[in-house]
Amino acid sequence: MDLRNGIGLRPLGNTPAEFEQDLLSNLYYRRGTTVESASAQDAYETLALTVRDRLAARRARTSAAQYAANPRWVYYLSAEFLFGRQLSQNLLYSNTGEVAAAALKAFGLAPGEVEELDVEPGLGNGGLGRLAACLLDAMATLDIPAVGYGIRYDFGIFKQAFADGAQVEKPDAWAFQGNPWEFPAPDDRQTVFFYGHTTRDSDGNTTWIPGEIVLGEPSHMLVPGYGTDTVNIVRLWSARGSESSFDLSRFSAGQYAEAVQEAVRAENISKVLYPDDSTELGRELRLKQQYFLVSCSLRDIIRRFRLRNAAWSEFAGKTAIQLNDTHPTLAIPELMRLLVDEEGLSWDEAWEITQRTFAYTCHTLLPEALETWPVALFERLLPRHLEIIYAINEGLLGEVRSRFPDDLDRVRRMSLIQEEPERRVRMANLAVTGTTAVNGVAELHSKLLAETTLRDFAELWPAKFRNVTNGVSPRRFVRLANPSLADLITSSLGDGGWINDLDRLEDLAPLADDPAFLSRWREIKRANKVRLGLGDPDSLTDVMVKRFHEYKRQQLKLLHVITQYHRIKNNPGGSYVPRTVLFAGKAAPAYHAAKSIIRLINAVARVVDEDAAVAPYLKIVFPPNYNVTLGELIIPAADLSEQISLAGKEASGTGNMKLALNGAITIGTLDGANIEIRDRVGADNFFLFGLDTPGATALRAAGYNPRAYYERDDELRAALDAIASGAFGGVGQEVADSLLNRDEYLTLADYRAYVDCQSEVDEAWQDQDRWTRASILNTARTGFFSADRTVRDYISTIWHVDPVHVPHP
Ligand code: F58
Repeated sequence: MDLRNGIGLRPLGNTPAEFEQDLLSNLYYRRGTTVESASAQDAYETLALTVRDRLAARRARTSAAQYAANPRWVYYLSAEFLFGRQLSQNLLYSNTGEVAAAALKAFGLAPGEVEELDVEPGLGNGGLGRLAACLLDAMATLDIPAVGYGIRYDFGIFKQAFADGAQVEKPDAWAFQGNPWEFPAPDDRQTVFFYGHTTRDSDGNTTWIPGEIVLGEPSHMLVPGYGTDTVNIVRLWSARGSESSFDLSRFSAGQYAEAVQEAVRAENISKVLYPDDSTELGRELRLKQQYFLVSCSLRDIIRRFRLRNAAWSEFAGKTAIQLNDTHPTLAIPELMRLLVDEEGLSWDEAWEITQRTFAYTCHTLLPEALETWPVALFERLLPRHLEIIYAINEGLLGEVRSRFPDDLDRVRRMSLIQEEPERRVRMANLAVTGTTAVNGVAELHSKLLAETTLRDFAELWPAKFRNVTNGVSPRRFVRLANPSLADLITSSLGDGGWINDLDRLEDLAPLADDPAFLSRWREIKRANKVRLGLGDPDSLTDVMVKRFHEYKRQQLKLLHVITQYHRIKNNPGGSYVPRTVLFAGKAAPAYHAAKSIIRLINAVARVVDEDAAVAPYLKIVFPPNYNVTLGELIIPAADLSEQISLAGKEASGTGNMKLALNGAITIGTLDGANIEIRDRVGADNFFLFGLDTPGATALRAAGYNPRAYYERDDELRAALDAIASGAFGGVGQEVADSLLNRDEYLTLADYRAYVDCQSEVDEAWQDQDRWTRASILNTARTGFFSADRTVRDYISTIWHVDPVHVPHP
């Protein structure tokens, strides 16, 4: 029998009897409990193990095929992954949903009860983290050999609750009960250095003598592909103190805290996602996290490379490392350090390998969001990396000077080191310099990156700049989130193959004129609203779900809501389209202005709720703690998708794609991927309003005065006056003041166009056939936004990797 890589594994059967047998074995042998004493948690974990085993068997075959092929691998480095719940996904991907439901009956449990125990690992903030998870899903589905690398934060993104309408943040101990989906691999532990100093020998070789040593312990989760046998992995690192970090003599002397302080300090590195960076220590901890991720992952990547290859000259040909934003950018100087200091390669050889290996995705346009770190902090924490960054900078600035002689200002702008007002390392500049390709995440974003934020670099190296428009997983955001719609599509298209071939949704378009199809479509949308359980399912469900940020303009939506409230109050006998306005999202804990907007929305919701005259027409709901799980409930229930950021500020958006795919019609500006959505669904099936990017730039250049809009528009004035006068509680003054006196994101300039566009929405809604037709066409024409297409674009323009087919046994 061939035992290598699981080829000799006993196949796990999927008949009800076989599944039940395995469930029982797992309960006794792995969970260590009995049917008589099993709790719901025991049932959940046992089920998870039984499902996981089926994927692990596929993983073994994947590994065998991938190692035999010795392909170029994709390594996706990301400080964030928002995976969402695993159970329903893994039941679907292993095709065990039905047998599992039957077997659970034996425990006297319904699948729903067990599902509630499946905790979502909140290891990210928002779009960037969810994109990482969608791309891993698509890579596995497309049979691309890939590994994701991230940090296994003990505490993920905070849990949001409301107290008196204000956001309060609670810690998210997501793995408190354990996490049955991961495999700890302590033997693949890596050693990470921090602090200390460097020394040079007589040959000029540099050694870094560290001042602190921390261990990185990986555990991996399985990333199955859908409709294929490929199962990839994502490795997440936990920080641990070394064996000697426990001080027994101090412990014996009763100094219990001091005895463990070194271990605690080490473990704090992977304690929380985005530690508060308002203090010096907090900033240092964030940089430590970044280096920790990079150092552990690169060593693991090299370990994997060496299993199959010997020569460094082959490394880049076998390794494509994608940097998800600048957080993993230290991988560039770290690979240089490993190659030059530890492997003895020349600087030029190492630089060639490094540049060919890495590529960088940028997710922002806001200049203030481009990371920089104090040189002084680098000097202390990563002394060798600072030297390497200086050396890279010399090469870069040499090239700039020779291409643009006498352009000192350009040299200053492009330097990896900002000089004023404080010396800082510019991570985006480093990321562009050390990579073969730089991409934005939507067409407009990529264009603006090259024209504005990264213009100097695009002028120096135009060929480096690409666009890869984002995409989302149709598995998670259609098939799992909206099973009834998925079933309707499958029966209409004849088979379920569309889930992995999303352009086939086009074939739904002719059905948009079929009355029976229209009414089935409407029934499903209504049932999804009933399932969500917030607001009248017959009302227009108007959804704005995303992180709270002033540029995204939740304030604008709120101004429209207040205007609608005033209209109803002023004319109670009028006829109005009943709306349920749903907001959801978190604000960064230190982002005061965003938190004020949250409080104000909750306050307005309360006033509207208590007003019997308004209640039939307007309801505001704001469920707390928006996450992937809640998104999966809200998105399929949405009629209207709010994508109203100021043009030129939202890099792409991915919620816009998820909502359109689920048949919500967008009201939006010409920003991010909205433009590409509108191009595809057609102008008739998209509510466009507001300034475009050149318009916004021109308005600012001409001297924007928000007060002028306030004075000239009665409805706007009434809304702002109501806010400022405290009609909706204590925070109104602050929000109104910011809008009237600064309005950095031109909210008031877009108010009138937005409110009028919302009237068009109301009118369209009154013709339900027209609305439903547009809804169907949104789904039919947004197949482009599958993450599968995104991954194909990365492959053809950046990674140049081949799939490895995993043979079916
Ligand atoms: C988002 N960025 C973009 N950043 O805002 C969004 O337009 C885009 O669709 C998405 O990336 C995927 O490309 C984003 O989520 C963050 O969460 C930052 C992480 C680091 C701290 C500051 C926020």
